[in-house]
Amino acid sequence: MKKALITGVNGQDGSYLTEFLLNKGYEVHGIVRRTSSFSRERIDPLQGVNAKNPGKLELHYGDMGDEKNLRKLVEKVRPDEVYNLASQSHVGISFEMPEYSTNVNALGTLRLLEAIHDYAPAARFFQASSSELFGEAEESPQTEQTPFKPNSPYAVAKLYAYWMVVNYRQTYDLHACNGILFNHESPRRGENFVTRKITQTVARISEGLEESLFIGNMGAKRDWGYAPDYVRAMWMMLQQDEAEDFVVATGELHSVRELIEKSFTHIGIQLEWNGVATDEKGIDSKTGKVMVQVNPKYYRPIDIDSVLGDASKIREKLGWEPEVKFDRLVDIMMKADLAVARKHGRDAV
Ligand code: G4F
Repeated sequence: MKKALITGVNGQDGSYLTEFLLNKGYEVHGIVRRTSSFSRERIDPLQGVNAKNPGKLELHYGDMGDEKNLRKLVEKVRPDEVYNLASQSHVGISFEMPEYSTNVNALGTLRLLEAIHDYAPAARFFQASSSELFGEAEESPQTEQTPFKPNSPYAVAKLYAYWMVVNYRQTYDLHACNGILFNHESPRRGENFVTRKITQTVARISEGLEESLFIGNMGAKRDWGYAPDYVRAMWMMLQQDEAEDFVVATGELHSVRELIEKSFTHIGIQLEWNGVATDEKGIDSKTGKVMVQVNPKYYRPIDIDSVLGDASKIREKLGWEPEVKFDRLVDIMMKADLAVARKHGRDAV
């Protein structure tokens, strides 16, 4: 049985990757932080030997900020594959917590690479790198050759981690690679990322649980894919004999505004836009009610207007294709959030 070690196992990607690997018969070792609450709703159903799949999941306490503990875990588990998905992953929050973001995203990766170098040098290592490395990119779409111009503490920390992965590959011959992941979403996405915030709020509006959506920069454009497609890409990258870095993206660009419009269409509301900048409002074309308002508190000190990926390399070399693109993604997320909102609506009666 192959052994995989996953940091950030309780996150969106960690939980989908765990399911994926359990179905392939892996023994999955997940690292979770010791916190005062036991909120592990994404992975709890997968623990132990699960009748639904041939693999098994074991959880270990650990923290990207605790070197000794990471070393002990790698020594104990001796994994065949390591997926580094743990991160302070919110770009906006990284402006408020730059040091913490650097400790987890940059130094945490270094700690893990060191532990692998010392205790499991034959292990294959996947680093969840990010399209944020490109910043306001010099070219569009972005490929593996596009120069990096990170413009947030999050992205600068991820850039350090990116180069450390390359450095350990070159210096110590570790099978270590970066997946330069563009935005990827799902019903399991954290509620403070823009896609989930929108689909969840719109679903709640539909059930009468909220009045309107407050949002930041609606002009921002992203290449949004579906998280289960991206964890499949991670695994494919580690099955290659030679470790290489790949862009993982859908190649479609959409704005936050489009995402809002599409989500409202899902509940039968057509929006009309009035006003500019912070005074802009999204109005229900039938009733004239204000459904969307700007709140400048969601603006970032510096933002990226547009990121679009060119995934030709992974398509040509590994045969990876995204199965879900923007339209279906919004449908999937809206359906899931509507089901939750309906349940909350019923419970509230
Ligand atoms: O959903 P976001 O917070 O994602 P962002 O910043 O693009 O980063 C995500 O994707 C990266 C690439 O995979 C990852 F590296 C990173 O860890 C994270 O997963 O924001 C998307 C855009 C931004 O331009 C933001 O300013 O949406 C804009 N936005 C507008 N209103 C908002 C809001 N973002 C958030 N989170 N909340 C808002 O109210």
